[in-house]
Amino acid sequence: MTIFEGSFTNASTLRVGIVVARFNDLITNKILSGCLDCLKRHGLDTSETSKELDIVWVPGSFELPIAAKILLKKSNYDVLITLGAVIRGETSHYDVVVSEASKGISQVSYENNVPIIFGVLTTDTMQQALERAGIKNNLGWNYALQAIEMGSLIKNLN
Ligand code: INI
Repeated sequence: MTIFEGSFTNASTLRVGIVVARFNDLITNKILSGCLDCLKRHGLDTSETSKELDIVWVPGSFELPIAAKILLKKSNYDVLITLGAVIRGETSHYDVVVSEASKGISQVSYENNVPIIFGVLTTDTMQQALERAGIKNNLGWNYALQAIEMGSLIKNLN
């Protein structure tokens, strides 16, 4: 029997791409910081000259899938992380943005055989988003850990 598992300990051998939405950037900047902090503490070179990390900014969560798709055509990545914040109370087309972002991200992931972490915060209020972006907990950290696990797992399986 073989058991395949991802590693949580070492990100230094991974090539990581992050696509992040500017909409609600009060929130997305914070989850990006949490994400980078976690990747750095797990050994990934997150410096400006890093060859292991690329970051792409897009206008909103709706645009995350197309940028992820083009990024995967441009270069080889072990894992991508998509970051966004969609707040129901302030978005009449909340359902459209969330549904298109999630559908598009999973489609790009399946088509390219590359794991893509769905780091889009979907909350009812700005207060809830702030709590998940650092006031209580920074979910950017969790998204980075999930990326390290899935990136190393898929690398091993391949
Ligand atoms: N994009 C978000 O990431 N979060 C939101 O809450 C949001 N709201 O409120 O509308 C949002 N809209 C922009 C959308 O993602 C696209 O950028 C825009 O529709 C252009 O295609």
